[in-house]
Amino acid sequence: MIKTIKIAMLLIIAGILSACLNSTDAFVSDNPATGADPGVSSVLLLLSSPQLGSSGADVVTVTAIVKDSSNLVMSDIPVVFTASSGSLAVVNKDTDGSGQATATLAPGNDYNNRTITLTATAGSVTETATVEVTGTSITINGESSLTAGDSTVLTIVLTDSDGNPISSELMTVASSLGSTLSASSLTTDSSGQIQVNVTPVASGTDTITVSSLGASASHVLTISGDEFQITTPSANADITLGTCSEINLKWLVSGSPNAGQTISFSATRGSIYSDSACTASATTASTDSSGNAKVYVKSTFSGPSTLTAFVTGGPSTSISISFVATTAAFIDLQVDKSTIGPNDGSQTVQQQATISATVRDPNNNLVKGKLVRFEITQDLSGGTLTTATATTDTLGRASTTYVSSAATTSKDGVQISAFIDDTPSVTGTVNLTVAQNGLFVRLGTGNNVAKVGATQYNKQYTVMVTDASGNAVANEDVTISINPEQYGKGYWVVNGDSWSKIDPDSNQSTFLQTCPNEDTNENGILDPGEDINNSGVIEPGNIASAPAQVATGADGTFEFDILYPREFASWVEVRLTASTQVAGTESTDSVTFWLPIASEDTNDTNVLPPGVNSPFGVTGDGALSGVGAGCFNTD
Ligand SMILES: [Ca+2]
Ligand SMILES: [Ca+2]
Repeated sequence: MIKTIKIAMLLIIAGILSACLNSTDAFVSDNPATGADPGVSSVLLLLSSPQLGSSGADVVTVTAIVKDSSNLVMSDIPVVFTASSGSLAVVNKDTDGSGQATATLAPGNDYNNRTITLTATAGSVTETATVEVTGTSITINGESSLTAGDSTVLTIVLTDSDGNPISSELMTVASSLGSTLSASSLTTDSSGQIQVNVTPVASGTDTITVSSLGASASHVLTISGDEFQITTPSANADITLGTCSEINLKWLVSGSPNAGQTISFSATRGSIYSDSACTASATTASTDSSGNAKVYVKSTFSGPSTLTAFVTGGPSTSISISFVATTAAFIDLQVDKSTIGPNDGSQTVQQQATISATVRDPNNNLVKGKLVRFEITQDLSGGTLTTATATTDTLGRASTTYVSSAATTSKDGVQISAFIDDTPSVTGTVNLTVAQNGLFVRLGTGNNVAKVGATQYNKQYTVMVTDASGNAVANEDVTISINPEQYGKGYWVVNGDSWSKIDPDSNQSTFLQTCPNEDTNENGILDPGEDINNSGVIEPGNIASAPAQVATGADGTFEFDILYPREFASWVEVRLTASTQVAGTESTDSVTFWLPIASEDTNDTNVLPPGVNSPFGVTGDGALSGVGAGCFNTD
C-alpha cells in the first residue's frame, strides 16, 4: 500500500489532477484490497475556495473523491475529515455514486486571520489541503500631524471580512517614537472601536501600530516642534465640486507668528488660486502678522486630494480632503447573477443576488453620500431585499441583496428598481429569474500552482456537474468566465529565510492597499468616469485567462487551466464563475481568490519573486477595505 500512496501523492503534488480524473493508466496498484482495507488508491481533496472570509457568512465546501487502483470511483467508503481550527460539518460521510464525500468548513466564530489545515482519510490514504481565513482588518482614523506638546485622539476600528464590527477583542497599540499612549491595549466596544490618545514627547515621524486577531495596521503621525498647520479646511473634509474654498495655513515658531514668509501650496487634485473667485492661479502666499497664509482651491473632478503647504528647505504639512460631486444625474444598476434558485430547503447555501447601484453626476463624476432607495417593483414569488436604502461610498456605489422565497418565477419575473432619495427622477431597473435547475455545478481546486514557460503561472480548477441525485453528468457544456474583483498595491520584503509581505523591521504589512476593479460595468472597456487613478487604462484589467466553454468528461468533471503573468500573482483578485444552462435556467458556482504565487518563488531570498513590487504601485494609505486614497493614483 505504501508504494501506491506515494504514487498518488506525487501525482497530486505535480498538479496532474487531470491524469487522476481522466486517464485509466495513471495508477498502477501492486497491492489489491486485502482484509478490511477497502482498496482505496487515491483521495482527491477539492475545495470550493482556497480562502474563507472571517465573517462566517460563507463556508468552503470540501469534497473528497475516492478511487481505486483502476481509477474507478468507489462508493460507500467512509471518509474521515479533520480541520486544525474552525468548524467542520460533515455533509455525507460515506462516498456516493460519484465517489464523493463532502463536508463544509466555517470559521466557527473565530475571527483570527489564519491558515486551516484540512485532511481527508479513506482507507489508508490521507490527503491534505489548506484554507486561508482572511478579511479581518484594522482601520485607524485621526490626524496625521501635530506639534510636540499637543495631543490627538486616534479612532481604531476592527472589522471582519464583511466589514462588520468585531466587539470584545483585545487590540494592542504601540508608538515607534515613544509617544505617551492613553493605553497600550484596549478591548473593542460594541461598535468594534477603541480610542487612543497620543501625546508626543519628541518631534519626528511616529508610526502608531495596532494589532489584533492576526491583523495589523499603522498610522503615521508627523510631529513638529513648531506649529505649521493647515487650519482650514479640516482634515478629511468633503468639498463640493466647482466651489472655491479657502485654505489657511498657520506658522508659529516657539508660539510667535512667523510673519512675511513665503509658503508654497500644492494639491494632488484641484487647482490653487490667490483670489476668492478662483480666477488667478497661484502657488505661493506670504504669512501675515498673525503667521497666517491664505490661498483658495477648486476642482471640477471628484476624488480625494492631498493639500500640502511647505517652505523650501523648511517645514511641510498636508491634509487629505475629498472633492465630491453632489448632483445625481445617472444611476447604473447591475445584478451579479441573472438567475438564482429558490430557497425551498434543498439548497446548501442561501440563494441570493447582489444589486449594485453606481451614481454619477452630469459629467460622469462618481457621487458620494447619496441615499439610494431600492424597491421590488415586480415579483410574484415573494422574495425580499435585505436592505431598502444604502448610501453611496467614495466610488458612488450602494448595494442591496435580493433573497428568493421558496417559489420560482417566470423568466425575468423579478424586477428591482433603484432611485435617488433627493432626486427621484434618477432611476434604474434590473431583472432576474428564480428557477430550479436539475443540474448542479461546482468548482474545486487543489493547492498547486504550476509554472508555464518563462513568464506564466497556471492555477488549475476542476468543474463538476452532478444531477439532483448527486450522479455525475457527462458531456455537459459548462460556460466559464473570469473577471477581476480588486487589485493590490505594495511589495514583497525579505523576512527571515523567505519573501514576505510583513516587514521584519517594523512588523508592518507591506500589502498596503486594496482597490476595486475600475471596470465597474465589467464590459472590458474604459468608459467615462471609470479611470479613477488617471492611468489611461482600466486597473487591473483582464489579467487571467480561462477557457470560455468546456464539456464534462465521462466522470462529470473537467479540469482546466487559469493562466496569468507571474508578476500579477498575489496582486489581483479574480472571480471565477462556471455555469450551465438547462431548459433556459442556469446553475452557477463562483469562487473569488487572489491569483496565487508559487511558494518556490518566495522561498529563495537570493532571487526576487515575480511582482516584487506590485504592478499597480507601491504606496497606499493602509486602507485594506473600502476605497482608500491610494486607489486614486499609481504611485
Ligand atoms: Ca467599463
Ligand atoms: Ca486606471
